[in-house]
Amino acid sequence: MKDENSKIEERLENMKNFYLKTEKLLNSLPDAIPEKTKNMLKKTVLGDKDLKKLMEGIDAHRPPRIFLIGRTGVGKSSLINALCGAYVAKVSDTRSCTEGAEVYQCKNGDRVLMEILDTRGIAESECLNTETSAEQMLLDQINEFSPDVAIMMLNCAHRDDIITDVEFMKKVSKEYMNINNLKLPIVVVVNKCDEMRPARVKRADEYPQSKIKQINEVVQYYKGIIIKNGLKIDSIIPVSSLIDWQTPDGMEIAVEEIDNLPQSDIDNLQIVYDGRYKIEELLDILEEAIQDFEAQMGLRMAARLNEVVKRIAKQLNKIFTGISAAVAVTPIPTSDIYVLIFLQSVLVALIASLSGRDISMETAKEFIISVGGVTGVGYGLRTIAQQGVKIVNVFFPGAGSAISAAIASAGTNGIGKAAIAYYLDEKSIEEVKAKFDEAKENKSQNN
Ligand SMILES: Nc1nc2c(ncn2[C@@H]2O[C@H](COP(=O)(O)OP(=O)(O)OP(=O)(O)O)[C@@H](O)[C@H]2O)c(=O)[nH]1
Ligand SMILES: [Mg+2]
Repeated sequence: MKDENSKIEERLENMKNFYLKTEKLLNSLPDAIPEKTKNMLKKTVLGDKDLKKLMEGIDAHRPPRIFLIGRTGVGKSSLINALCGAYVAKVSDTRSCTEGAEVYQCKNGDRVLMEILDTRGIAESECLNTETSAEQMLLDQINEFSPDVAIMMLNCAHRDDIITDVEFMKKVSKEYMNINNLKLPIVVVVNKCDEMRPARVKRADEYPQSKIKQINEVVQYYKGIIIKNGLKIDSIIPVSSLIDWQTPDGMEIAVEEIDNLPQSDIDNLQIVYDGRYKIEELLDILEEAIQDFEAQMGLRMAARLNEVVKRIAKQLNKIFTGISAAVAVTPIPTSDIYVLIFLQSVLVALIASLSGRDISMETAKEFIISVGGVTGVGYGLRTIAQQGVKIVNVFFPGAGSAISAAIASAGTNGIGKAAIAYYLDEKSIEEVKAKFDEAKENKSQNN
């Protein structure tokens, strides 16, 4: 596990080092590129706030603090494992806790992934003296914990009475606003979707329409209650956190028994069955909901190596897709295509650096050409003909062309996806090319 942690840091450093070289790359662009264009590129690439933040976040990140509220057995602990893609050990905080609430760190090896305030909700804390004091104690603890995001977990398989907890969340939200002058992001997660009929179908990509329909009905039902009772939430999403685990020597083990295993087995548990549904989407939602960027970065880094680098690569792709669109609408005395190839090459090189490879801009450009993005916009000869651009001019600065923002961003997005498939998923160049062509075909059909 230690090995994996140092690899994550190493690869992210790799990527940052390449980013730090971008200014030099921009300065060494051929003289034929007018100063004005170079400056525009510097401003859009180096001045991009999201990109800057992403790079800064590599050295400055912290485990996100998540306030989890949900009834016993709804799957709170399972959800944390599902989000991290690993069985994460709970390490309880020494701070004294309110009855029915627990603060702990989730660790994988010696890496702290998340900090959790886990509570069964106000509806289940009747063991406390009087309801008002129980509620106030819990509120105080939430305030002290100061969460980055709150997750309210509900059960898809049976419709619980959630009004008490909704009312409580309204108070939490109000106090949070008073104290922090910030809105507490609230995400509602409807778990155990796999248990909807037919319950035997557990693989997310095999859910029949009828199952999805039932799931959506439950989501609408809960959403209706939440809205009617005036709780403002960021999002509501159905998921399944189902994962079956086995020890490295292949022994399948029930979740309830995991804590009895020797530590070395716990650290190296493997996923034997992955029944997760929409967990990737939930991560996207949480990332968007969390406002503190160090915590946002920490959330991205809470997964396994492979998933961490993929999430970062996806974020890079999103940023460069945006930059490409911005560049396309800026009038510049240079071929848009030339500029786009430059941007896409930086993107490809950054993604490659996440895989542990150190590639030159030249190699990145060759990659773009070999997957069929020869035009730098990725939509092949037909589009280029429509754009009225001569292919020969593509590789030379100064060739006149103007590309719409939509085509520029779609092209960059396609190249980013291809680079992820090739460098991170280790698909062959033929497979990547086939996928890229397919995307192109779909696009032209849709048009
Ligand atoms: N089928 C299915 N089972 C799940 C899912 N999530 C959790 N479970 C199971 O539900 C049981 C309870 O899950 P936990 O994660 O321990 O629930 P919890 O909310 O942490 O419970 P407490 O800590 O007691 O409050 C376990 O047996 C899990 O394996 C899911 O999405 N689908
Ligand atoms: Mg639990």
